Amino acid sequence: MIRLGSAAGARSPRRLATACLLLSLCTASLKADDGYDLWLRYRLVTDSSRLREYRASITALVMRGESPTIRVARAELLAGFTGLLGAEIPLERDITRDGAVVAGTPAGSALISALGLAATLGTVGDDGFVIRAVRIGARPVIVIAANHDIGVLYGAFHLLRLLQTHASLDGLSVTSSPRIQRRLLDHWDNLDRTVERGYAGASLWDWESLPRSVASRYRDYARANASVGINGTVLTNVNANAMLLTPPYLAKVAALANVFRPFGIRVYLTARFNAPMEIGGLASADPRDPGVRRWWKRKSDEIYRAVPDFGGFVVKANSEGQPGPQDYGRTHADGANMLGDALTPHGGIVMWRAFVYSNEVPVDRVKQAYEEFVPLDGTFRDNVMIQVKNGPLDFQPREPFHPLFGAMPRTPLVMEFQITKEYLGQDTHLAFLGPLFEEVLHAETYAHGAGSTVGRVIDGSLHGYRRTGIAGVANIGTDRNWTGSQFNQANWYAFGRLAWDHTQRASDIANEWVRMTFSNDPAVIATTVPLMLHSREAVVNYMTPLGLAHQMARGHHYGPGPWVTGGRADQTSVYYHHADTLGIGFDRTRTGSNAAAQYFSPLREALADRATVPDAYLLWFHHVGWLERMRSGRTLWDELVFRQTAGVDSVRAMQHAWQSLEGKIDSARFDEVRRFLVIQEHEAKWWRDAMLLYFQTFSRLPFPAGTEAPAHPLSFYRELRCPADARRPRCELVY
Ligand code: GCV
Repeated sequence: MIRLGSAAGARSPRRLATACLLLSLCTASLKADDGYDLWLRYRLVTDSSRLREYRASITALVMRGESPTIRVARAELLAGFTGLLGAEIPLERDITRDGAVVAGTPAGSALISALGLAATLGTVGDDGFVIRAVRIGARPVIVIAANHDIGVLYGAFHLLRLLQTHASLDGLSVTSSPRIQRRLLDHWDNLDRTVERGYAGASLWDWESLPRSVASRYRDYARANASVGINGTVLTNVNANAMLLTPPYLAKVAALANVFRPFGIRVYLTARFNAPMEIGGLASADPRDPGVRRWWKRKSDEIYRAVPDFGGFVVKANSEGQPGPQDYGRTHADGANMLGDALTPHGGIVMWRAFVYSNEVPVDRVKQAYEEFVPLDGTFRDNVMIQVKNGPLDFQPREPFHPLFGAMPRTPLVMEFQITKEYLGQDTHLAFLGPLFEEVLHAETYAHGAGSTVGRVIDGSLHGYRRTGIAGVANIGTDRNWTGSQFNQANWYAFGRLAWDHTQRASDIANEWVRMTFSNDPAVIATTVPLMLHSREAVVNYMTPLGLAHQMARGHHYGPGPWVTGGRADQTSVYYHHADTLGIGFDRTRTGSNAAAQYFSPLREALADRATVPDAYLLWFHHVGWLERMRSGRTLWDELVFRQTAGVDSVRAMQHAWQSLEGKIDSARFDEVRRFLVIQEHEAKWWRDAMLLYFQTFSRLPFPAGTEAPAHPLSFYRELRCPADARRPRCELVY
């Protein structure tokens, strides 16, 4: 705990060392940069005029209170100021000099309550904050004020972000509150510490040693999340294990919840629908069975005894083999409402996933969730939310937004993004997902005419949802850099920032992330930000351009496999590309599955019309002849070759750009990125060559003159066998 003290002696090296030790924050600066510190590095401000400004504006911290959250916020500010300003900033009881930072709530600080901020604070809700440069008496100070301690913590991180990004403090005036209430990470972590679709090592949760041993990394995890406003974590895989709900595991969950609580992070769990049978000894899991209902109620009571602020359940039911209410002839609403009823007395919620599709249902897979859930709109309990993936298929490099957004006005929908890059090159490929998130959140649904963006559906403003939520499937593991690559950290960061305010631009988020993570050097920013912003489009181009989707090899979802067939039809590549000698693409207009009709007018007409559908979604909605002309003037075949080649070329340009930063970024991180870009370039070419050679067997057209020739014949790619490790299935032979 940091105690209030006088300014005298505050700058002594011993105190500085003690503060660093206590906070475990400063030690990292002594080590090589391995990425562990994420965007919270707090290195000395390198711009000398800014440094002078900051040193004059921030001379002391006045912050009272001993709640766990206030202590965390105070420690963060002190550590941040110390690192960024290169001088220890004293903690004082009162304002004794110009340039104090005064932080707290009106209830906890007489100074704050006397400031007349009540009206502004009235607009920022439970989590929001106000930061202002004001005068108290004659002294200029910076105030961080909030209604609750957690808002003070968020405000503290915001002020530190301003310093980290070298923003001016002149006339400082920030009022900020999240647009979405529940901002969650979903971990697909299993109890054996494997992570489904995880590419950053093992699960962070060391179930074996919990609850006796509580690793310090859990605290670092919570701190990083709080720094971007994430306020909930679903600890376990949606392909759930009922053992999680047994007493020994609940004790472990409680230990984690205790660590996360000061950072404003609630724990949620995945509920296996047939848990009453698997661990409760019941003969059924029928949601209408009174015994089953009683079991869930008692289980919920038990969970709340262990974790009083437990957030609720996430459920994957009747999807990809998971048990669910339909096993008993019941609906998703029956199942979700039973769990909702069990949680109601405690204020918990259910996030019931809409990711359902069945091989038995003979309709286009991308239509199924809509058909299943729209008729249930208005039948869910007040504490049930439906969690919907950003697109109707499955986290592809690009999909149109899910047509459920806007189509369930009486049921709050939770957005589910995938931060872990299952389909976008996993750990190695550099793909900044900010533009993907932005593209979806800013998309027009037209549910209530223009301005009805997906963001406004999930923030509740369009339909007046009382509850709102957004979830990102985490990309975090035990790797030292947390996310498998330095740049994957940016996707965690961008998710959190957009969860707080979905109207932000990916470009601004990339800019602040680069400044905080790598450097404020203009050359680094000017090179890295555009590289990030183009990176996702590069992946779309070399993997699945023009609205193609689901063309990866079976199982690992890493390399190309447009030839994949057999097994469940709707999990094969051929189901999605529909290539034949005439053309390629899935007809989702009236003459095909008519999935376009699930969107609102005028979008549905625009998508269904070959003349108006955007190129980005062309083959998602249309089967197009190989020789049809594109907007570019090229034939479809030539356009496909052009785009996939452009994807490879973009990666080469990224390599070139990164190389120019040698010496401007610490060598360890520079080199890791450089090496990964080499892999990415090889694999982009692997994707391009395999896809084009395969589709050429249908188009029977030559590559346009001057096209780089594929490195191997198609047979080579088809026979390529990846190493057994499905988590890193790189096919070395390709190189
Ligand atoms: C957790 C895709 C992934 C699965 C995942 C599933 C889901 O199918 O490949 O690993 O399972 O989505 O979101 O439930």
